[in-house]
Amino acid sequence: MIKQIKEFNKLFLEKTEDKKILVIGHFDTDGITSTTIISQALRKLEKQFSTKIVKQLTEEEINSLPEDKILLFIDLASGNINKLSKLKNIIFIIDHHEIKLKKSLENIHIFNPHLFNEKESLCSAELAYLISKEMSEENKNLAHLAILGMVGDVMEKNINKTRNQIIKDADVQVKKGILIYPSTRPLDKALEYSSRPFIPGITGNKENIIDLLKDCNIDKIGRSYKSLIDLSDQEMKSLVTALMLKMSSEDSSKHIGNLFLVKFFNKIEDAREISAIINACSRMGYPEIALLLCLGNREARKKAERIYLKYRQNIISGLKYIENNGSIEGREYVIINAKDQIKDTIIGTLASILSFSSTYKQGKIIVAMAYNEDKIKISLRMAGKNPNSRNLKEFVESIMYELGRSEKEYGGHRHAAGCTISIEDEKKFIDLVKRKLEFETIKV
Ligand SMILES: [Mn+2]
Repeated sequence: MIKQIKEFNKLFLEKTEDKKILVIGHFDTDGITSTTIISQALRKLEKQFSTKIVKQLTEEEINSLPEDKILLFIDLASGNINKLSKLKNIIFIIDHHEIKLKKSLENIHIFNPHLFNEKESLCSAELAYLISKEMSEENKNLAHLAILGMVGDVMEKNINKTRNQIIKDADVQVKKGILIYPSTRPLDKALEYSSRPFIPGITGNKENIIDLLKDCNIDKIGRSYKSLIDLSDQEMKSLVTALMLKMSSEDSSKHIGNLFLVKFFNKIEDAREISAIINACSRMGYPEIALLLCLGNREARKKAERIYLKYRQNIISGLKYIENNGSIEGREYVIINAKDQIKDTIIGTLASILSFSSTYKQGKIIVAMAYNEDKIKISLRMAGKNPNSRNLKEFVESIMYELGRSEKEYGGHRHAAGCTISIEDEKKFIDLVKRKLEFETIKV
């Protein structure tokens, strides 16, 4: 990969000489952290640039791009090569999403490990970090942002060689433990509010928590408990053992793993928590606060905390809305049509939470819909975990095909998929979902 990093960097520096650059980043944590990393690197090089964060690279978005700038896409665009190839701009892309490229293109230069059969899977923030480190060794001080992006894209289970180096560069401590957060808050509180994982007998149960902590020989210090990240190895071990007994083996293997402790605003923080705050800001419509937060801006930090709180309240009220406002439920599916009552940017998160909870029976397909102006954002999840279940991406694909949409307006994988349709297709979409799932059930 070193060869590709060097080539990409060289070309980028050459082509951007005395030119204006527009950096366009994806709006999730990985996209925001990558954009921050690249912005900082460009600033050091005294390049003229501006940044833009987008939810999705839609046709409108592509058509509104300035013609006189060099475009640098981060954490997106791999699925839009055809459209981008028609632009006159010189284009650079740093991305880790799947890409199909038949031939190399004159105006587009891509750094995407899929193109050179790289075995290690890395997120965009890590790729952006590798490029920025090639620009200047000083950019090592941005490594912690790559870790935040990596945790945001849930890649922490697999610590490969490159990632391990980035962890070292970032001076991140890796601690094995139970993945509940906020892991920086007193342990009893973190356990009480833990919903992912939901720990039977512990979540929401103050008395049991106190007994559990006593059994683990974890005592209060002064008036409150230590936080998860402050536990000694021995304390962590006994806590993990005790909690494993309370959870299903599947849950415990999923929720016991590495905690990444990063230095952020001069304090040791749980990377998962900071990553969640960045994500929340962006999804609530404040990507610029998320960027400033990554840059270490104190004012932004305060605002971000408030937005994060509001985001969590939004999630809770979204769940309540779904509970109270009926959904269309069939044997194999449940369709939640929130219309404009839930933000399109959190509908996927809500669908995921519902799929982990025991609200719906195992294997049921959750179809959650929310308006975004004249479009509808739809998220599909499978309740529980059913390995023999239908492939959700293929399912969405077949529906989109019948709606006559072949463009990149859907995506996902076996257990989670999503798509965007126009509001006129609302009824048709719902009917298709029902028809397909009901019909196929009868067939079986
Ligand atoms: Mn990503």
